[in-house]
Amino acid sequence: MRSITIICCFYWIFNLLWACDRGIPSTQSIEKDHSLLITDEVKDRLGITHAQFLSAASKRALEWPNRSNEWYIEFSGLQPLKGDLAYEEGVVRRDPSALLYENGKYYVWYSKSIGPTQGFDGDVVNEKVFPWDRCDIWYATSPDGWTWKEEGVAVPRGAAGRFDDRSVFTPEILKFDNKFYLCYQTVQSPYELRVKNQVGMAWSESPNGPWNKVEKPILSPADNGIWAGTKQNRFNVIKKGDFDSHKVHDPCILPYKNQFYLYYKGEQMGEEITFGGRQIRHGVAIADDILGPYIKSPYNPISNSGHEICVWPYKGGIASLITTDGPERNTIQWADDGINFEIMSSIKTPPHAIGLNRSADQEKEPTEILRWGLSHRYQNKDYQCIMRFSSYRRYNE
Ligand code: AAL
Repeated sequence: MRSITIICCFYWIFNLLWACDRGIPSTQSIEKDHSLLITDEVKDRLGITHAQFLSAASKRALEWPNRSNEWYIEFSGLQPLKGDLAYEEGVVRRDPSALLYENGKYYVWYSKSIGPTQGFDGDVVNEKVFPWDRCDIWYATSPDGWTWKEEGVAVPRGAAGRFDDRSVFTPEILKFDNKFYLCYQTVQSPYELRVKNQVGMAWSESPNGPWNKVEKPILSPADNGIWAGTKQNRFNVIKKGDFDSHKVHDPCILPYKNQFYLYYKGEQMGEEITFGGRQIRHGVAIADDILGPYIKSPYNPISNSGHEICVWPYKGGIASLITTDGPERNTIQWADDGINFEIMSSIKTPPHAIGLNRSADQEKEPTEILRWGLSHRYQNKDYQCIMRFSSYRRYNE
């Protein structure tokens, strides 16, 4: 009998070591790492049957804080706009800014260009390489956010030789201290595959303009990548450089903690396809004065995923809708310091290029600002139009 007990003991120890060796956690290591998290209530909520056998997925689930569904929303299909912003063949209207409510109406700014896209194979000096090439920034107003009147050009391309002479596009608007600030992407001609993209700014006393351009770009790509060879190939590099060594895109400035946080998308020279798709990340640059200089945060990049910037203040922190690219795409994240973002919810197919309704009651609930706003849709490869999105909270039903 005694020898049977000793054999059983050895067998148990052997099994324990075998399990550890194969990454199957022992009861002891589970207790050490997760026991405090596994109450009966948590077990029941997560549907964990054997607390002594936790899969990697169950461990991750245990490590999430006990979040409610307050950040979980679904988006409805995009709705067409009426009036001048209804789809128009032959015209590109895309990348709407946030909406401001001024003078009893909504205002939006957007990229506008005319005619089809030829791409990069032909004459990049005289043709149009992207739908957002050869754009100016236009604006429109609406009493209800559905029917829009196009008011005209807000910010045109710059004179030949300026950093913004080829295209000004993807604008974002900020009202601060009764002045209006537009920031936007810029490209200098010729628009080649390796051309660097920068961020420009213009300000005005009124949403109707006139707009005063800031002389120099307020943000530029990092200058520490090295192209390989001279052929216009953006993937061929000797050194990639920082996450934003090629393009700084989708700028959006938020006043935050008595400074100005310029959130942006970086594109890197030698961009790769990763296990999460395109290697796209966000960064932030911070200034004491709204006109700059903007200093890039040493914590950049501050996301590992995303595309167009969609950020809003909430409860003393900054929330960010991360779409399109990377392993954490289609999530809403929040950072109590505007820099260290955590995933708050996972979202089904959010719209792209969102223009937020800044007149919403942003503090009412985390996603109140996403109840409705503007986005864009590709009608075909040449032409895009601005459309309206809406979203709703999902509760237990
Ligand atoms: C977008 C944005 C930027 C890109 C292009 C136009 O939606 O990320 O603006 O340059 O596509």
